[in-house]
Amino acid sequence: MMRIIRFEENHPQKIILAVVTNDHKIYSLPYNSLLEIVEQSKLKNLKVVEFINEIIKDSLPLNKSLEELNLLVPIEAPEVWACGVTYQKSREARNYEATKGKLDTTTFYDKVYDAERPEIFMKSTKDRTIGPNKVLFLRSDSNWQIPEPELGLVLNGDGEILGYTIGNDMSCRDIEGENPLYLPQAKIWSRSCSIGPSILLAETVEDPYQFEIICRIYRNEELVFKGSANTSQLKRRFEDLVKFLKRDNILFPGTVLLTGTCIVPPNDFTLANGDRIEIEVSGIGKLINPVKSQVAQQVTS
Ligand code: DO4
Ligand code: MG
Repeated sequence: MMRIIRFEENHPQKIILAVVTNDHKIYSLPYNSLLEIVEQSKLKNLKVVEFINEIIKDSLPLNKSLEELNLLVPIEAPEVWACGVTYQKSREARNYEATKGKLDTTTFYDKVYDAERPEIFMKSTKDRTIGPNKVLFLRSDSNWQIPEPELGLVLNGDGEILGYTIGNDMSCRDIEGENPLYLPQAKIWSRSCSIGPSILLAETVEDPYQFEIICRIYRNEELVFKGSANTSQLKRRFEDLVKFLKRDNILFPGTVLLTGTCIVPPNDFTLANGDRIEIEVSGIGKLINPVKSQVAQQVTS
């Protein structure tokens, strides 16, 4: 296992790329991004892990733990895309919000769950996406909001999976439930997406369909929701999701593709100002974000 992180140092102020090794040691890397490292390792005909081991072999680890670092997004993803209804759990939740629980017909969600073409939507851009421990915003015009804990694929410009990260696809169930054409508003607003805390190198992952995902939500330090799932429950293959994202499209290097949620809090649950969301994935770490309400923007003419 090898993980890539980015963090900010204050004196002097700079952003550092680093690797976390299997034995939890952290080494700074003399590059700006995972993409640069991948490019350099290709030029040297080495695996990324071999290249990183070469770089750090004569250096000393930092004398700080991950918890002491001011972690940033592990990659400045130009775009974050997301897949929907890739797990049975999401299909059931979408059906519930679209029919207020009175499901008696086949819905678009049932159709897309079984269709060859997956649901893929634009989720976020670099300036809307935040990293670990930074504040996520709630939408001011929604009363039913949840986190969506998802495994994220970090892609190069050819759609190769370089690594795995955690993503939170914050969602407004009432807005999407009112009309699925409102999807972009139910999904995209300032700080509605977080990624991190690290990128687990794909080369070091034996079976990406065995990631355990756990989500915990705390309110006033009290655990108010805990759910878990496993990527073995995914209806699709990661490569198929990427294939559809890539088709007739430009993929900007460092794009993140979220692969859908498999954990949904109970139907009477909504996030509140001050909640703290923790999403943990085996091998990647814990993505922790506090949640804050936004004051509705005044519209002036
Ligand atoms: O159509 C809704 C999107 C569902 C989604 O984001 C998910 O399943 O994760
Ligand atoms: Mg989602």
